[in-house]
Amino acid sequence: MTLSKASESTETNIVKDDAERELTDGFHLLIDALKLNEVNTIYGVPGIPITDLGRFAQGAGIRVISFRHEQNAGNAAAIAGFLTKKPGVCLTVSAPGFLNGLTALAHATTNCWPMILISGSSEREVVDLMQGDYEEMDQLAIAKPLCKAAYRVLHAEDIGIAVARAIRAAVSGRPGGVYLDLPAKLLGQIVFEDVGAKSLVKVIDPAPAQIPAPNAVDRALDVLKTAKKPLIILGKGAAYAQADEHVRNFVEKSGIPYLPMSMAKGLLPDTHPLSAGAARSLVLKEADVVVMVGARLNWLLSHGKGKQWGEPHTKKFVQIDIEPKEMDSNVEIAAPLVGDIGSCLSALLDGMGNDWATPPSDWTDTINAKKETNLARMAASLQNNNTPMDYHGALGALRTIIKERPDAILVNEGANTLDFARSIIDMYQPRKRLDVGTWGVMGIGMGSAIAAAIETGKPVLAVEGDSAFGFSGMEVETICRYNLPVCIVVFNNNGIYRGTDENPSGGSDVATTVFVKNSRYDKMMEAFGGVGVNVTNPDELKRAVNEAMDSGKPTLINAVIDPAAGKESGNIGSLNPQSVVAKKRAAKK
Ligand code: ADP
Ligand code: TPW
Ligand code: MG
Repeated sequence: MTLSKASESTETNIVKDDAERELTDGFHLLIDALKLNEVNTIYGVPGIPITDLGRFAQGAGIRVISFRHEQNAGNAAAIAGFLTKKPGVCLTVSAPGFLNGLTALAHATTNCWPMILISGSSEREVVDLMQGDYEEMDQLAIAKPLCKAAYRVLHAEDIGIAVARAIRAAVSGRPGGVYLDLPAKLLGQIVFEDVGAKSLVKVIDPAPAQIPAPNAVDRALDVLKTAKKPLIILGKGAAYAQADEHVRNFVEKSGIPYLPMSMAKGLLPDTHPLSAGAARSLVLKEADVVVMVGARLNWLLSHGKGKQWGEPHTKKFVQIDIEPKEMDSNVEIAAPLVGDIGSCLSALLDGMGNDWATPPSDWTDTINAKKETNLARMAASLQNNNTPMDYHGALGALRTIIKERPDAILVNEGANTLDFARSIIDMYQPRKRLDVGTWGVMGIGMGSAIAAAIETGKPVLAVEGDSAFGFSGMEVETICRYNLPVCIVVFNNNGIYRGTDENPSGGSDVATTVFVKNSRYDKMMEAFGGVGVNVTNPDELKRAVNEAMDSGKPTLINAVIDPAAGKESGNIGSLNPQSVVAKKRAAKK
């Protein structure tokens, strides 16, 4: 007999004959289920009803990282999913904690990263009658539209199957976020230990290989053979897939220039002769066949249309993606290749044989000439040692640091701080650049930095706009508490985009984009026992970062940036809606 079908099971329900049998409960079954499936880290914030769950998990040898806000714990779990190909797990309390974590779950889903948000919830009977329970909320209903799958567990014997479903849903096919709802009562439900143990499920082959259809492979090769100006675009799906050798072999054997999307940088070193990163506009405009590898034709690629793509054109697209619905999402895909990236690239490589003709040299020569011009134009500006710093001077220093420490992980968010760093800092290894992802989220910084340090054991350099940093800045305490090798550089330009805006009304409030002038973010780190440094020129910046990375001590460097150096919205100012009315009114004045 099992005890837990009756939700009010307590030890007093145990019949005499069974008194000798060992017991377990919802708390312990959940931990056993997670451990059985090699979940060895949980990111979260404690509180009713999951405080003991965190304690017990820590006691059972799971690493439980407690954050100061669930959104940061959730962002840590999301990026852990990207880095490891296993679902990152975030644990929160009910309603408010759940909602705080939900933003990150939606972010993970949008970016196709596996994550499981586990939240405690209030009692079903009370929630469903809306009788005002402690932190009452129908969390399952709210989570559903924002993630890939959402499950609720009511019986302790179902915990094993629920965890298995959650893991499989998160990592199979196109990865994404999964919500697991655990009503408080479930955790205390008692089950005989042997019955509980039998209910656990170890997920076998959670993300099975998805082999592309042979005729789809032939079609893709036929399209490729017609190309005079081919281009490969590598996206973060290719980085996620961990098919690094296949990616490299495909690029090198085909001889096709490639463009890495932001988080695909480093799949091959940015200094690779076939990298077209420094000739981006040219290759997008001119290419005749484009091979998309784990990248979507969304806003980040102007939807595959328009001026940037040299329209009107006769470009053909080959697309490799695990999600069939991605094909034709924005433009016609001449050769859809549905499958996992490793299997698809391996099939293409086989089909290419040993006498594959690399692209005509006038195409690669044109690209190389453009690259040289563009890189030469940038080179001088990267060496300036101005005080206060501009973005080029400061990033020129950080570029050298990553070149010398290619296994460090770079976390990056902001507007100008993001856009300049992306184009200036070369990456040399896969999955070393973690940033704002598909949504351009401010606030991923400290969660990403913490998870990167924990999951990889590598040093982390977080390059943060002062606004971006503020979204997760309180986690510097978390970084100090766990003594993580994280060096944060805050690009302090006194505000969002620029620190020079003025209040148009002339009133005493500062402008909406401006912060306290000359703030000292470095003092925040000192408050928790970390190292704080204030730097005003690139030489000082370089010295301070090197010291931090050598010591491995939590460090925050306040890098004073010229408040006038940035542009509105960085590179994407054109996405701001324009007010003709405001312009007309200003002209009249
Ligand atoms: P980027 O922003 O770098 O262009 P996207 O997030 O837009 O990248 O695209 C990633 C794509 O990769 C998604 O369409 C996703 O379905 C796909 N993907 C993720 N993992 C795999 C995989 N293992 N094999 C094939 N495609 C994958
Ligand atoms: C969750 C909107 C995009 S970039 C940015 C904001 C507020 C900050 C830019 O200033 P920062 O960088 O970081 O100081 P810099 O170098 O240009 O000065 N809320 C969320 N996400 C986004 N993207 C925003 C707001 C935004
Ligand atoms: Mg700023």
